[in-house]
Amino acid sequence: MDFAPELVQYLRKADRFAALTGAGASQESGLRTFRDAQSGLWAQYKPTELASPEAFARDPKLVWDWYAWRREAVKSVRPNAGHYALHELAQRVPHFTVITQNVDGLHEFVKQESLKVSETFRDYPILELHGNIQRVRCSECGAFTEEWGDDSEFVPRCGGCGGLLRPDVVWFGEALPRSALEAAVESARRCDVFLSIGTSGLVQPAASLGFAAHNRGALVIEINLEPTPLTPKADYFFQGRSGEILPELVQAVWG
Ligand code: BV8
Ligand code: ZN
Repeated sequence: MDFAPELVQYLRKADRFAALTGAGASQESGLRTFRDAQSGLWAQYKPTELASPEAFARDPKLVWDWYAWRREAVKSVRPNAGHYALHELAQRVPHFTVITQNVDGLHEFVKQESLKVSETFRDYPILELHGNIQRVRCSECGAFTEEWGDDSEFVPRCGGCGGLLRPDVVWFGEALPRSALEAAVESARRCDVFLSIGTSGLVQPAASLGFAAHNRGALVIEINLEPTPLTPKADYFFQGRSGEILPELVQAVWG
């Protein structure tokens, strides 16, 4: 893919970068997006119905099992070239923030992997707006737990208070973690370059970040398989796979 010389020049000189990622950024790792029809046992359910406090209250076992299935799926996949390209970007530019809607922890996985092997590792924030499916907490007292009995009959309960355990993710209708959201808004407002990657831009308040960046004069680059509500405001819209386009962009600018 060719990138406009003026874009390449601008990116080489830019100081503050923010990248918002959605399920599309993990799709090439083999994880379904929310728009993809679910498979097998879960085909009959819509994710937006299962990812809610109401669904958990109505049928905690069904929701617990759905997340247990997704947790196993996440454990079985690897980051893709798009995740690695974003990490490379974070090592090459002065200021970089990853803002992710994904709960799969793949951005963090790449960072931890690099930390172990790289002498010149440069740290950067990864803001998990919607939590992390690998973390489990008590739905009553909020205590986190690393292990729980895998009882096929019942949802495991908190060792401290006996409350039902739940995944540490943000369900529809639940507030986002305040510190992550505030940091994300700040980063979107202050950045010179905002990348929106693999997100349909339908879920709020994450979807408002690209507009906030645009309104503050940031250069907005969108990489997605399809146009989204942000596309009309994007300075550059690269329609295609993030696992292909991101490495090419990083190579063209910082190669
Ligand atoms: C809140 C964790 C208030 C759980 C998730 C009406 C209007 C506006 C807003 C609302 C409304 N009614 C309700 C709301 C609010 C609601 C919302 O936005 N609803 C939407 C559906 C209308 N938002 C909330 O409820 C939020 N909370 O507002 O709280 C509040 C405030 C104070 C106090 C109390 C309450 C909470 C939202 C978070 C929900 N949790 N995830 C879990 O994962 O199980 S959201 C979940 O869905 C994902 O995390 C993700 O964010 C979202 C799916 O979006 P995407 O990531 O974009 O994925 P999607 O599949 O949609 O798109 C993928 C894109 O990638 C596609 O465009 C595709 O073309 C592209 N693609 C695919 N492959 C590739 C690719 N692109 C590039 N390369 C590829 N290879
Ligand atoms: Zn508890």
